[in-house]
Amino acid sequence: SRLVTVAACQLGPVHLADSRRDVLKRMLSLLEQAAQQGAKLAVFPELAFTTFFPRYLFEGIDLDQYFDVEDPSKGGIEQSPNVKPLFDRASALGIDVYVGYAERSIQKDGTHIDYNSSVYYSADANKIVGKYRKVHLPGTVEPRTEPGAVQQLEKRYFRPGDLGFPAFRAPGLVEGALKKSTDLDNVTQSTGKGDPIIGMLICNDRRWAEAWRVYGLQGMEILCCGYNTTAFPTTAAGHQLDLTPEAAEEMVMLHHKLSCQGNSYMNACFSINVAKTGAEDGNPLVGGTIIVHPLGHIIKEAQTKEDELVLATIDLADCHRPKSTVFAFEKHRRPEHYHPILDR
Ligand code: CDT
Repeated sequence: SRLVTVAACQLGPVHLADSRRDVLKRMLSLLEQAAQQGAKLAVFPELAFTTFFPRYLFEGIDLDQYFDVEDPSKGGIEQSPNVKPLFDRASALGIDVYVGYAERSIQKDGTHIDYNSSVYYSADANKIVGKYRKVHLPGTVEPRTEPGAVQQLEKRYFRPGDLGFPAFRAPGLVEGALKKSTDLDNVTQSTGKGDPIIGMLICNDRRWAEAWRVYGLQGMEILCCGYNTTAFPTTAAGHQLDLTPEAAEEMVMLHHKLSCQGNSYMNACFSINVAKTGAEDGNPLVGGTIIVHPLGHIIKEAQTKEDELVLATIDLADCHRPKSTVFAFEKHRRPEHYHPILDR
């Protein structure tokens, strides 16, 4: 067996007026509790440090407070004063961290490109070992103009990710794992005995089978995904469906769980899916933080819409049977028939 205790660090609402310092304090408290309870990995939500700001049209105001700057000449997010204490504490506690943030990437010519990003910080390596930029950005560039329409302006504030879906290994996450030097370097030929293979997605990405599959083909064993999901479904024009709040939330929760459970099963991996939840300045976000088993069932689920730790000890050996039977991709896939997926 390859046991590891993991913690989904759900966050309750973050309001516009909440300071980054206060949110960081809440995150540090969850991190401490996770480490005290034996967790070796703490997963935080999408855009964890701030409110879900793409719901607002900001014009003519400085958005700097929502972003963390990555400047190749000065260093990455690990140097940001708003984030560094989280990684410093993670190092001291010996716990890895996945966290979502708004990335302002400074270009050679001094301009910047913004992404909705996540990083994976390894306590063992004392550095970031994985980076992801959200590929599937929902919503619109221009604000919806119809009265009563809900805004989702991710396409305005971010560019689609340009890194693809790069799986990576988390050194030291599982005790006794063979180091890369003695294991196969190629993650697609994982022996299942090396350091765990991790994939990262962000919110809407979890609904896309292609995203999971690209990771699945790299031997992914744990998928980390943070999200901010509105607690009601909308029409294409951004209007709420004509449902009671309870029925609306039930539908959103159904599709969230189907996506996480179905794709975990179909890629024979664990997934740790972590919400920012509750009503942010009156805008309801769904909860439903879940840790999912490779056979598709929910191992552990959040009970509240507040800051909450959802902890589980998982055995990565449980990925082995599905990866070597039904989902032995190298034996059973028929890529010669899959071209239409790429062609349109
Ligand atoms: N943050 C994010 O990606 N939210 C989306 C909402 C989509 S609304 C059409 C989600 O898929 O949860």
